[in-house]
Amino acid sequence: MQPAFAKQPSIVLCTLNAKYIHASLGLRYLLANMGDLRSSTALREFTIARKAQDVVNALLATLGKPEDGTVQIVGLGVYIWNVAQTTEVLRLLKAARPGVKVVLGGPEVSHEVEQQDIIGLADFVITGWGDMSFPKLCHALSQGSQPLTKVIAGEQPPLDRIALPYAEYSDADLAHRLVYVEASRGCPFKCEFCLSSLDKTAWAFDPDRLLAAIEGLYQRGARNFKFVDRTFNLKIDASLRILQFFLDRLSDGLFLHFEVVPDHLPERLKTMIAQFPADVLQLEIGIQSFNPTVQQRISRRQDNDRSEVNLRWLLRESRAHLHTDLIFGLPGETLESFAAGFDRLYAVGPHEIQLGILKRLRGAPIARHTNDYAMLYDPRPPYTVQQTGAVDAATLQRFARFSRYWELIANSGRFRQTLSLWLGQGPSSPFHSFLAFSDWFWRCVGKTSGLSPEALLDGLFDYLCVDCAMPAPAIRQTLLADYLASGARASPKALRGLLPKQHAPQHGPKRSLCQRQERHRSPNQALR
Ligand code: B12
Ligand code: SF4
Repeated sequence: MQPAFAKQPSIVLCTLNAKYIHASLGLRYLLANMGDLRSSTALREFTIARKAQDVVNALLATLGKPEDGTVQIVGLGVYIWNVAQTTEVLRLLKAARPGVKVVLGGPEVSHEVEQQDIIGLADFVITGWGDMSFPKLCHALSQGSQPLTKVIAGEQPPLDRIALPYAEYSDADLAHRLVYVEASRGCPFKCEFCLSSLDKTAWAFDPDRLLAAIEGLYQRGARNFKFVDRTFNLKIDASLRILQFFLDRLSDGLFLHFEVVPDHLPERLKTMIAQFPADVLQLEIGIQSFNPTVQQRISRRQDNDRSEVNLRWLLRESRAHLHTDLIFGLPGETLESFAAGFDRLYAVGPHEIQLGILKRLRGAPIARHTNDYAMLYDPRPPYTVQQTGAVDAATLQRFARFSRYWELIANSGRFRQTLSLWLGQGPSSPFHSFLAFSDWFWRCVGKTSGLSPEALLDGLFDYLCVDCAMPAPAIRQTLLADYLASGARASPKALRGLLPKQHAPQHGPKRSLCQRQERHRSPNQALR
């Protein structure tokens, strides 16, 4: 819990989160491990939308005027989503108070350090884990000693030496933000697009210690837990203990998110998962690609058949919400080979298929394919691939629109019945049917954001009736059913005269985290 400061803090830990709802777990680790410097260390979080000057003003106000002999330190957590804004913050901070010592850390500044502007502006960079190394550096600086190097490799102690960060979540965090939890660090797999492929292995926190800390959060009212483990189902005994802990505490509003690999679902894990009621478990399942050649090329080990069988089992036998991921633009992947993978996944019917475009993360081994596969990446974060030897730039842009419309129409869960009436029913595959719609819709509206559910509904109606020559009355009825089920209350043109006067939302107000899951719930649960 945040201490009341006896004196002005001389150390401030700061980061810019993607959105307010994301609280920084990394900085809370650093804070929890400050030892005797904890009482002079403050945490200041902002979002990336905040003006750099406002951030700097807040940091300076937190530090107060420098006192003689006191070293002031600002630690900045740098990630792919905030590096541009953080660079600006650092520039302004150094201009306003050149004497402040700035220490950078986080995955974005842990690799390719010599190539980054932000590093040139900072005093020190700690690469990798900061839990032990940041407090050590602060002690050294406070005592007037000067480390030998600017770039310091973060120490990786056994996990039992790291103080857990969970008491650093304030009551306001627990009430309004996602509570990130970490049961293990690292990943033993080697998928080359991913930074975790650099970890040699995964390390697990002692389950007794972890569960005692989670119990503390639960007692304080936390009900939304998002586990950041790269692979929650790696060590099944540990997964079972955590799941059992929550099964014993089922209560209204409990929501758990885990990232799992799809091809490892032993019977005892299945039995446990099947015991959870609806709306509690969300499983994020990276499929990324169903193309064995591409999988092998990027060192992703995945048993596709077993993954498919497991996904089908989860959909049939559990009430977990399945959020799956695919990545477009991997080296050698064509639009056609991607389409085949998409269709295979769509046929399985997970609740969501998130369609990402490959990014070349700093330090990720995928860079080794850049020349051979003619990969061209945006040099600015998030370093999205712009064209490859197998996919030209126009196709990548076309896919980006597809992905956005898919998010709004399919993943939103707003058009479930319409999608099952439309996709996969004609001669075209689901991928190609949706691609044709996406091209048509883009020509009509020329934008991928600022589209209301009503604009999407009218677009779908026009497209399905006119371009696909599907029968208007049937389409109208299906869209009407979807619209009423979504709880929307405006008046799309296509449904004029059909909506009951003052139609009320079907569901009362719900936690925003769950609304999408709720919309996806149906007897056969699928996107289809
Ligand atoms: C939560 C999360 C998010 C949240 C954002 C959280 C936030 N605060 O705003 C959301 C879901 C929005 C998100 C989105 C994305 N994310 Co993300 N995300 C994570 C995740 C799962 C957990 C982060 C975490 O808490 N880790 C646990 C803590 C303990 O580790 P840590 O944060 O790295 O902190 C340690 C060190 O880095 C260091 N450290 C951290 N800060 C500081 C500060 C100082 C001063 C020092 C010295 C040290 C230090 O010490 C900490 C303790 O050891 C990680 C994966 C993972 N498990 O780490 C990916 C990860 C951070 N994300 C990643 C990526 C690529 C993305 C996306 C681009 C994915 C995409 N959609 O394609 C998007 C970008 C979003 C955007 N708007 O542009 C990459 C990071 C790449 C990078 N260079 O930053 C990661 C590592 C995943 C991966 N394996 O590749 N993400
Ligand atoms: S994609 Fe998942 S399984 Fe592969 S290296 Fe990254 S975290 Fe590990």
